[in-house]
Amino acid sequence: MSRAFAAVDLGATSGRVIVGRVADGLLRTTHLARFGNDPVRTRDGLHWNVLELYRQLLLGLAAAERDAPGEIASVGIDSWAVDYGLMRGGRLLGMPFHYRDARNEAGVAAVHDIVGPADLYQRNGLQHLPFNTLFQLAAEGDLLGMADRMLLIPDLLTYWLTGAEVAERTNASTTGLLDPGTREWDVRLAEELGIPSRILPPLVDPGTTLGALDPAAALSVGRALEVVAVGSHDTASAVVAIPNPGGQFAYISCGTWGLVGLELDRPVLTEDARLANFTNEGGVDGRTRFLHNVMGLWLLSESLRHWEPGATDAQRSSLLSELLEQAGRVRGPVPVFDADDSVFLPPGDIPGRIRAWCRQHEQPVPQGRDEIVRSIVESLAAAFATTVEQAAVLADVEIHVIHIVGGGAQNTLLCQATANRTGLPVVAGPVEATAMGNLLVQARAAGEVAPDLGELRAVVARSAPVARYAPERTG
Ligand code: LRH
Repeated sequence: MSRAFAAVDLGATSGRVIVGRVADGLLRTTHLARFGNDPVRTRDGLHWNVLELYRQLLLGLAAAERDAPGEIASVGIDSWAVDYGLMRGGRLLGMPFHYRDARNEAGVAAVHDIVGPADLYQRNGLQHLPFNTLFQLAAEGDLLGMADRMLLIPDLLTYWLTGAEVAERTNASTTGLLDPGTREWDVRLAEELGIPSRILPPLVDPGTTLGALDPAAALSVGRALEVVAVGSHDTASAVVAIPNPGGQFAYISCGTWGLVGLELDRPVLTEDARLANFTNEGGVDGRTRFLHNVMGLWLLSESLRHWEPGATDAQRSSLLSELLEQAGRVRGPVPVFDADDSVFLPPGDIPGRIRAWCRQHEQPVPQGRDEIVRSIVESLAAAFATTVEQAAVLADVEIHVIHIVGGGAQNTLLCQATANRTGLPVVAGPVEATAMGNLLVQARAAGEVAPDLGELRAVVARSAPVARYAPERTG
């Protein structure tokens, strides 16, 4: 029996624990747990419920251990990027903020007063997102002076499990404090911005063993499992699992966000790349994820939350399927709005903001839920198409195929619209690319997969069914 690995994959709306094994060149997975991730608004802002996430993670790992007693070789954790907990003497100082909290604007101004946007891009290579960690830290106030560590969300959970205080590199690359060339902390930049460099933990690469569960965690889980660093930025793990072992492809890692771009050997730090708001995040094996954040399925999930505030995770997902079916039957053109507009970033009445956007831009205003949903799908596809085209020009590469992975891969309307608007074939799947990338990096560290990234992708290509969409003529 081959060894098993457990992936903890935390998304902005839900988390899961998935166990996988590699045998005969195939990765077979079993879902052991799925749970909602519901942020909580308190008087001081919007927070992640990290204790609940940790509790669910322990329950999920306990289920995994019960399912395959003694067989789990290691655990890897990934989550959304940029957010963190501040620590002092091993204790969490305050509840971590959600990146959609409104506090960041002050941080942006404070940082740009010291290092202007063009200089900053040369130093960290990141697209401007108001919630990049360095802007959040600059908005922190007193707590920053008290902190002796900053731990990004997967690193915080790893710390609670094992006591290891590290920063995994792919996720550290989303902080804005990592030099994209050397992949080391830019300590000078941090200090210039008033961010004490003592809070930056030692960096580790995916594949590094971080230690065994401490006695308390082992008691909850049933055994002192080993924790291994993976591409702990969920998008980094998703890109590992693009089912394309060679060749130049564009990818859209489509979940809450649509991360649209390319994998490159080195960063592109040109002024054109900055003006197009492209980011150079760190990938597994030192690759560069040259991409741009498009708003993504958030527009759908937040619209549903607005329409059906009390609905459970399961109710929302069945409602979404119904609405997508109705949206598919909408005839005639629907308005295409700018899915990149920052008005859609904060939680709230997304359908109302879409109507207001269309009115302001003298476009017909979508009426029923079906029209709104169709308009979201078409607007996302339009933004995906523009972004793929820009990526190819900026990096000077030719794209022949687009891979869509993540939840968006099961949205047939979106996949077809993307093929139509790009004029390129779309290969959709796997839906659980992030968990698969997480598992394969662990399997590789255990010597169960050949080291080359192309080999990992070949395993995915053999293991996961995909759907293919050819561009169709419309209108
Ligand atoms: C996707 C993601 C994305 C980040 C955002 C904060 O889950 O990690 O890559 O930009 O969340």
